[in-house]
Amino acid sequence: MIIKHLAFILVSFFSMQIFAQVTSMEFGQDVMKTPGTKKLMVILAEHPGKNPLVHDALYYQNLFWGFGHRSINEYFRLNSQGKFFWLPATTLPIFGPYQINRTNSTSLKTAIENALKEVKDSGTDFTNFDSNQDKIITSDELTIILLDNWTEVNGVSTSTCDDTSCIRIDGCKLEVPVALTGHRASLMTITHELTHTIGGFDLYGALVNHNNDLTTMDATIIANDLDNMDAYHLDPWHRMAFGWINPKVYDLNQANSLRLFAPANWKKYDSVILYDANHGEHEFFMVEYRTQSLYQNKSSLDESVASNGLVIWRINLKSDLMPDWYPITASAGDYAIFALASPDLAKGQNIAWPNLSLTPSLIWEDGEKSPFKINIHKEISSEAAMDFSWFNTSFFRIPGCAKEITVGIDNRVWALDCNQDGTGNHYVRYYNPRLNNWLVSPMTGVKISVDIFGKNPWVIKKNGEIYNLVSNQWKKVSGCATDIAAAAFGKIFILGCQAIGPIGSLKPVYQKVGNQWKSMNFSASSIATDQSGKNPWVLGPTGVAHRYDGVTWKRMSICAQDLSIDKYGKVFSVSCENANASGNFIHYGANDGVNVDFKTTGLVGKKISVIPDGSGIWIINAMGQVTKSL
Ligand SMILES: [Ca+2]
Ligand SMILES: [Ca+2]
Ligand SMILES: [Zn+2]
Repeated sequence: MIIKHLAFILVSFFSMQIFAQVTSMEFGQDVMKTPGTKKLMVILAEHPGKNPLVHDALYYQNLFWGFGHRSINEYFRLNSQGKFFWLPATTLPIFGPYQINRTNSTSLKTAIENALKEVKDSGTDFTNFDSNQDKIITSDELTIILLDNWTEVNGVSTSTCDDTSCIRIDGCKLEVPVALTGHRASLMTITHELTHTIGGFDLYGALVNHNNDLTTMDATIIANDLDNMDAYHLDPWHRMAFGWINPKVYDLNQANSLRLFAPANWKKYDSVILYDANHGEHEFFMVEYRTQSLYQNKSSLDESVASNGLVIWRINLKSDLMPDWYPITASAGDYAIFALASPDLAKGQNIAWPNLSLTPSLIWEDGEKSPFKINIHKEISSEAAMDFSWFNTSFFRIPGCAKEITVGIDNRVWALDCNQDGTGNHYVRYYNPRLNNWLVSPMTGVKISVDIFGKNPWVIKKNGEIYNLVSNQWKKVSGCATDIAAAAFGKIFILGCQAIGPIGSLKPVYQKVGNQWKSMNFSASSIATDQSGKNPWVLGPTGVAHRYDGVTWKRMSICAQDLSIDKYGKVFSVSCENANASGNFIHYGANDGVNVDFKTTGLVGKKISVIPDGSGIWIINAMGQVTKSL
């Protein structure tokens, strides 16, 4: 009886676990799911006394219906990854142009009604649109767009109903969304107003300056900008809400590395949801990669996106999973979907996060700082993709005391203990993540370095001897070294033992070539390398940095005491600037030799080693304490 009862509890526990799996459904997936197609009636009207129409019906036929062209329908097809497009309401692609009188006192509803009467008078039977024959034509049965010369480029969306009644035609009540635009409105204004008809929210904010050129729902109307055909895609939240994408969900508490494809590669386009399980699910981030560049030389209608890089959206939903709304002025407010721009997470601004950037700790809407940083790696332009990762700067204390640390992938971490063996050489340790403690390796030394794979560390002894762990055996390697840096695939750099310079603090740089150490015609007092081994870095005794560019050693503008470079080329440095008792400010910059503008990470320490995939960092502080980002 008791056993049965226990079994029951276990079963329900496990099914609860499965049930608790967080999916995009909890972030608004499909809340405004569109059908695969909707019928669209495109009407042209010309009012006397205004600038006459300049385009004929054929122009609008191409503008709306030309698949494979820069057209309205192609825009929706690409944004929805083929999951949604418009169908002409009848065999007639464009209705009109009709000559219709309109004055300043004509209401929007009357203007629409007058146009619909022309459609009816030219032989269209509206009862045909009432598929379920309930005498009401609803939004799932018809959508209307009216283009006219009342304005040149303006746009608005409304419906066939006002507060008191709905338009009636052919014995049917019309409850139909209507987009209205000027006859020379931009492609983005037309798509913006049509996106309203399927439920889209304005994301330009109370001050009409938010998310500019990052979403269809930004401000699209530019005065006197006639027939503008520039295009950029919809934001990821709307796409998900319409059911056009199914983003994967990740808890920010678990560091990870991902690749995202831009709308330019529209079939592969994807966004991901990043949330904090401790913060709840109504506030979260969506991340996507955007680029103005063409993929395979073809336009995907996102070339006019504001900038290239990772776009980080912060979204707040109400309990009905629709965007929250914050009043800003007496009459206007913001829907809670904001791009957080480079370099300071400015809300609603539109600078995407570029190659090799690193965000400050992400902030929530109420100003509270999260412990999460997004680490932007590199664009892969041949695939219109971008790699990024994130890590949790709630640091995790590792037991013990260390003086040197070196990190490979898959949690393979090696260190030199603070304790020494009596000959000035420190015990070699390796980290066991399951035990969260160090295990002992039968080796001692003063310097240690491991390549990206983390399996074959190199150790230098105080007397200059060089050892390499191969097949679980420490093998002595010929030569004499005072520092060592291991890149992938056997590219090894050392500083030799021969003192150079007046104070003897400089040692010659060598590269391993076969079994020889080949001079690199430079000297320094410590050495680090990028993962490819193409661009080693050295530091002088006072922290002056030089980087080898393949031909010569170039002086870099930083002062550093330690360096670590991830596989994408982002350089982390322990700067020469003391922060507090636990160490110096940790900076980061790019390893391209051009961007030497190092910025603060907000972290502090004395020795560092980044996880090669950029998903975290290990830090030793001035007291020898080791911490790891989560
Ligand atoms: Ca109906
Ligand atoms: Ca805009
Ligand atoms: Zn709008």
